[in-house]
Amino acid sequence: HLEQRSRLCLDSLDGLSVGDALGAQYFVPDNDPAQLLRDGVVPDGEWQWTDDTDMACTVVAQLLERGDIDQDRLALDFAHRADPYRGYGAGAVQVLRQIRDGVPWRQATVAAFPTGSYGNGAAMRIAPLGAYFAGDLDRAAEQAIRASEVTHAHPEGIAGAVVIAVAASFLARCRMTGTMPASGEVIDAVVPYLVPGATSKGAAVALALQDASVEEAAWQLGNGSRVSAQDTVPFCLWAAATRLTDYPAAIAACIEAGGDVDTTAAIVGGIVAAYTGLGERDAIAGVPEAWLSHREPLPDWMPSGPAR
Ligand code: 8NA
Ligand code: MG
Ligand code: MG
Ligand code: MG
Repeated sequence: HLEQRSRLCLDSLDGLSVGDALGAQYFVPDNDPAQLLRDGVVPDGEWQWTDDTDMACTVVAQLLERGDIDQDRLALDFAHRADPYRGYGAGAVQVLRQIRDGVPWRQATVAAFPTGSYGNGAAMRIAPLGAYFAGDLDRAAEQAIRASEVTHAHPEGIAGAVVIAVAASFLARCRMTGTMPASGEVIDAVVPYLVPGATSKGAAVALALQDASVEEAAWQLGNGSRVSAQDTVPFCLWAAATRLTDYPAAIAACIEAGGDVDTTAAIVGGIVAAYTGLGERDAIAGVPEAWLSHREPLPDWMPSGPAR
């Protein structure tokens, strides 16, 4: 299954990076989200990806190369590859600078915030890892924790990454087995991995919001405007679970919600693409080829992986 899992992981990365790059377009005042929502019109030109994709590429490259997370190497790779102009969080910039300067990651992660970061940065990069461990939810959760700890020491930051990785892992299994997932099943898959705390509590609330409008869900769950896991992950779980077979609709929900749009669209795009893949098949709308061609190419150090 290794080749198949690698392909699912790369599909999820395409979903994540297209979501990130398209979402980031809506921080440019000229681009009107209403136009996408009303007419399906996306912005012109090249869509540059941000820190979300930068870090996700490092996670994916390591998985494809060695099959699991080596924390010391991941910390160093994050630190050395990070392009500071990609819109990193303020705490993340400090942590990565210290690691680059030789401070051990366990120390660096509590330098910026004494309790560690509860930013959404561990969750924003993790969906492809879940897809790589397709169907092995325990392993996805365990490896997500390892991939998060090197930058996010706060339990909320880690809890957010676990929820997202498990959702992607569950959907990647559905894709492999040709099973059509139901919205509620994704959330059920995540429930055993919830821990005490606001992020998990929000994810449980997402359970009850199946039929809500985007506006109502964002109001109840947050839209990432605080850039924390607590304020980001519950909405992302809801948006992905309610739009599992329709990548463009899932991204549109993030853009409609506003807030930290590059990151909500990266997370939701990474989860949903683990199931839909690219293009259209049967009743499933995956990452549109046209959107993929707008996305700035991924870094040239990325392994290309098995052929699709
Ligand atoms: P981070 O670790 O810097 O966390 C993000 C922010 O959350 C911090 O800068 C703080 O403001 C706040 N925060 C986190 N932990 C604590 C704490 N313990 N005490 C007080 N405040 C805290 O970076 P990250 O990698 O988690 O962040 C990812 C986000 O940053 C993504 O949205 C990414 O796209 C990027 N980003 C987003 C925006 C935006 O406003 N939408 C702007 C710049 C960067
Ligand atoms: Mg970003
Ligand atoms: Mg992580
Ligand atoms: Mg962001």
